[in-house]
Amino acid sequence: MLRFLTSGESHGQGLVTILEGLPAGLAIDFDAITLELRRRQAGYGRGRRMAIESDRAEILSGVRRGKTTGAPVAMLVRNKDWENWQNTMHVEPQAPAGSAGANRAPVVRPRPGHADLAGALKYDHDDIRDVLERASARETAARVAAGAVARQLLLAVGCDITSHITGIGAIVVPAGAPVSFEAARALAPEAPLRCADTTIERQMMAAIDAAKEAGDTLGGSFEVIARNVPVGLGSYVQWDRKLDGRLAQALMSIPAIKAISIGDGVEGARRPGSQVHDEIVANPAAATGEPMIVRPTNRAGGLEGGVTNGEELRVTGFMKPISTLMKPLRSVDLTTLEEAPAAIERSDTCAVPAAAVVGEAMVGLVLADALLERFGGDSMVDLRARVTGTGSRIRGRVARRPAPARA
Ligand code: EPS
Repeated sequence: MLRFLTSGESHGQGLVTILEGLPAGLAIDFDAITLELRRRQAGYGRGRRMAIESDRAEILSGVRRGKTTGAPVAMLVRNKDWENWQNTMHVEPQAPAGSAGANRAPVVRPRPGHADLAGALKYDHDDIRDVLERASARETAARVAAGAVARQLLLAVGCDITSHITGIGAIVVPAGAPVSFEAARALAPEAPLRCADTTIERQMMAAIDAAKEAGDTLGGSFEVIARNVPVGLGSYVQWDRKLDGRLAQALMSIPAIKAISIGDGVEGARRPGSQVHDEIVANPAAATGEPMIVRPTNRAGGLEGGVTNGEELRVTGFMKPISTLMKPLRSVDLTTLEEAPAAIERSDTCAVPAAAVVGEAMVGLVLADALLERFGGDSMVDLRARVTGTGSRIRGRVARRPAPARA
């Protein structure tokens, strides 16, 4: 089992994660973790905070001489902005001498759509800052760090993950022409929106500009694709072992994600079965050792019965617009209970490209967990041997066998 927790506030000292369950002997690529954190910070429509931060994860434990030991891996992503928030966010009862930054007034006007009101009522906070600091999507930096390590485990058995943007507000990439893994992977991390269609990308950027101009925000959608996923992750035998359900939970837990779909998703609900299911076709021309079964389509997104079937895994996340509006919606001051515009925090106009990177991380964490559940192994040597052995057995089931030798 691979599990992780995060801790940390948006303007506190930093974000912490503990990732537990990694086999021993996984070589850690430190630059790859930094690259994922940088990718999460990018994207057209982000606010000024991302110009302040240059996220990097410090590994505190669980790795020695570049390799995992089997112990929990703890990581710390420091908030550079902490320097400007010490007088607002200090841990001690009184701000220690020399604390920097303003002592900001309490936040009392909840933002519709954020955790502000529900959180203040639930935890009995007078200052909504105690809610928003933790509910902030800044937390996803810790997930991306954990996810980057999980993805290195997957990569060690050949499984790789990418994503691309499929919609910003009302501008959507037309359904029916899947973007290949390679095309999504080829999108530069610094591309404005990482949309595979550059004409549509320009329209998306114009929509973000218009929303920003209007003091408004935009949501959208992204697709995460994983290739070379071993057959048989997840199980149909019990509800909580179905991988589609586990992926849905993981992706829905990303702030502002309101829906997910797998493969053709909701489109399939509108079509007859004959246009939804992926036929299983015999391939009599297969050479010796090659598969005699092929799937001409992958509308199911690599999952049947909650089990990976060896096709590419394709999951789409749908994000609502960010709830901090520079032209605020109506709200109520919780101290006077009188109408007042919602509070304004420095924020982004659109963070869908960042959510896509977080989506890759969450898919990576779920797949790595399912991989370890299926194959186990406390060391990379054991894990690799088991993945290889089972892979050979499954390929042998569907491969053309050598012709029997003539007597
Ligand atoms: C951030 C995500 C957003 C940013 C935050 C950093 O969080 P939220 O969900 O609270 O809107 O707004 O930055 C700030 C709060 C800020 O000071 O600008 C992230 O992804 O790192």
